[in-house]
Amino acid sequence: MPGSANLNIMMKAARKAGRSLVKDFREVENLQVSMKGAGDFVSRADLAAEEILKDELLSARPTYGWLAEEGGETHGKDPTRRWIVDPLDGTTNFLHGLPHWAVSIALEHKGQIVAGVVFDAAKDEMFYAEKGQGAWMNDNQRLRVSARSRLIESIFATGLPFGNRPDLPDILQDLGRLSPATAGVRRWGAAALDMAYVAAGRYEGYWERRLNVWDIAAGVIIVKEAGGFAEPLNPRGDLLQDGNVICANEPIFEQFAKVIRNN
Ligand code: 2AM
Ligand code: CA
Repeated sequence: MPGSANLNIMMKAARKAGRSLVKDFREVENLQVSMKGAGDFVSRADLAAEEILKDELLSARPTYGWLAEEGGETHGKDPTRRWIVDPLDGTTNFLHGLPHWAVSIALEHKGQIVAGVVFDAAKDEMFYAEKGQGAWMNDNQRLRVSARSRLIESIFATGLPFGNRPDLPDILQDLGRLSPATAGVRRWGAAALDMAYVAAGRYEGYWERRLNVWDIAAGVIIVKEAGGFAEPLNPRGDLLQDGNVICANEPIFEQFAKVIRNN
């Protein structure tokens, strides 16, 4: 797809940050002996990737605002546009040498996401979408959500709470209702890639609670442009602010959402 100038800027920035992360990822394994060493190293890799992205995106578009996981928010001269960036989604995977993490970049205009890029640098898969232009992978592969319409033939992904976060009972109840009705539930640990995979039809749906706007901003437009639905768990909430997301292909969405929303 011939993307806009902004989309090209986003993909170039994602590739550059991705190259830096891949180099650091190769080092991580050597550092596993020292847990603290590995943790500090990954924090530095994360920050270095964010610096690359900030440099690329704000040099190309100096008037845009900036919101990112590590560096917080800055307002631009143009109050209508901002970059929403997660330099390393799936940090825990990265730290453990699991090749499942991504760079996520979204462009917001007047409160709406208008473009999104999710780059899985370890597998060299670039997922991207622009409003009204469809969703794509790598050079020219059009993304479509899957056509499966039966829960029992469908697989879903979610995120399980880590540490002692309070939402474990909710997710266990979800799993108790959903698992018996489906072909299985997966837990991969990188929200941006979970959404990209729904867009690619690799699984039928995904839900997770307590996410941040930078985890999902790019994924949401990729899912929608691939023909899928993405909504907040609370149907009256605002998807990006709510942070509790449910997305799926069109034929399965209602059945899936009914089970998750328990109504
Ligand atoms: P992150 O890697 O950018 O932090 C997985 O369930 C999602 O939760 C990921 O997108 C991940 O984004 C986020 N997350 C935040 N803190 C996490 C943690 N300590 N462990 C696992 N995932 C975390
Ligand atoms: Ca994230």
